[in-house]
Amino acid sequence: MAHTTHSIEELFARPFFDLLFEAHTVHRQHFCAHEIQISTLLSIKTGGCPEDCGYCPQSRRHDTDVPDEALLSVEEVLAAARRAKANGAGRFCMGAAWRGPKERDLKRVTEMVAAIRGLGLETCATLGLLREGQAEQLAEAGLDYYNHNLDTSPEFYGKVIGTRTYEDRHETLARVRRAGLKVCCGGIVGMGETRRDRAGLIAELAALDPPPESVPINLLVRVPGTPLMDQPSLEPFEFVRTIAVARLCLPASRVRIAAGREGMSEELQALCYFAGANSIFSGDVLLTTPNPKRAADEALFAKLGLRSCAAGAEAAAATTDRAAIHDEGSGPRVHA
Ligand code: SAM
Ligand code: DTB
Ligand code: SF4
Repeated sequence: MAHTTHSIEELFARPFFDLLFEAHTVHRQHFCAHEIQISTLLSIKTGGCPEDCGYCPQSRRHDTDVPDEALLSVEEVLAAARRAKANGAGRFCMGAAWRGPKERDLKRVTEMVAAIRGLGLETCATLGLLREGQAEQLAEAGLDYYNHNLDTSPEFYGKVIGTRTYEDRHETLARVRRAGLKVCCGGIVGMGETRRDRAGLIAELAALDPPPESVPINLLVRVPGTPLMDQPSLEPFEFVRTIAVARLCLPASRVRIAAGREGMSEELQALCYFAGANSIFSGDVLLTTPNPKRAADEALFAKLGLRSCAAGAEAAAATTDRAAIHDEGSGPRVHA
């Protein structure tokens, strides 16, 4: 049944324990509740972005401390990917502060993708809007996932971003899908949007056909100098509700606690994992902002009996995880 914004708002409004219980039940029908997919992020082109996204420290229109740097070399990126692999990441995600890639830059990114694939890591890239033929070039190089977020509801979108439209974003998502890439698409909460906007975002994500394989839920990182720096923080239980509702509406997708984990208590993260989050970014920085230390994530995984998925386990997960629904887990296996 199609989810409407209204029906999703009703999910949000349910008593907290009913919502969590149902989300966790659905979670177990599709995944092993103890396995968390781990991605590592690298900013391959930092700062100086021409776009005006109100949340973003990398826009050149905002007065932040982020420098404008050149695109990294293939060697630099490959060295970072080797480190990420040694630290237990299964997927290596590359972000670039562009409106979209120029052909010459895209060529270098395709070289990065091919080299990282050779290490046995899954690859993901987030390079902004793609033009005709660009998604195909990335697919040919062996890219697994392309990340492009809808960010918020269509109604709230214009209050945060003026330089590209919701339609532009849908067009890129369609190109990515047509090229045969897996789609990573989510949004940001805590930007001053209403619950209806959060429901509207999830309705848009769930209406993508097929739904995105990976759904990052970012909690706004309030960076000094950005227009959203003074936003009041989102009520923590509302964040957990957002994860739970995303799990219910996107039952087979990986739901990621993306940005914003740095400020979250262990208890809040544990509630998110229970509510259906089963993916995180690991490593000291996201693109430009801090992320929890790996040792802290490992300690929490050990306390909760969570373990990381092996690289490339996604395809197998659909079958083995179903068999493991009633698996009580064999104790914590902390990622290396
Ligand atoms: N420039 C490309 C684009 O915007 O499509 C790719 C990189 S961009 C930084 C990727 C995503 O990071 C954005 O869509 C947004 O959801 C998220 N993001 C950026 N700044 C953030 C912040 N301060 N807090 C939370 N999420 C943020
Ligand atoms: C996504 O949804 N979140 C990641 C990834 N996709 C590229 C980025 C989060 C960025 C947070 C702000 C920063 O570190 O600059
Ligand atoms: Fe540029 Fe992406 Fe940041 Fe928007 S979110 S300002 S497009 S780097």
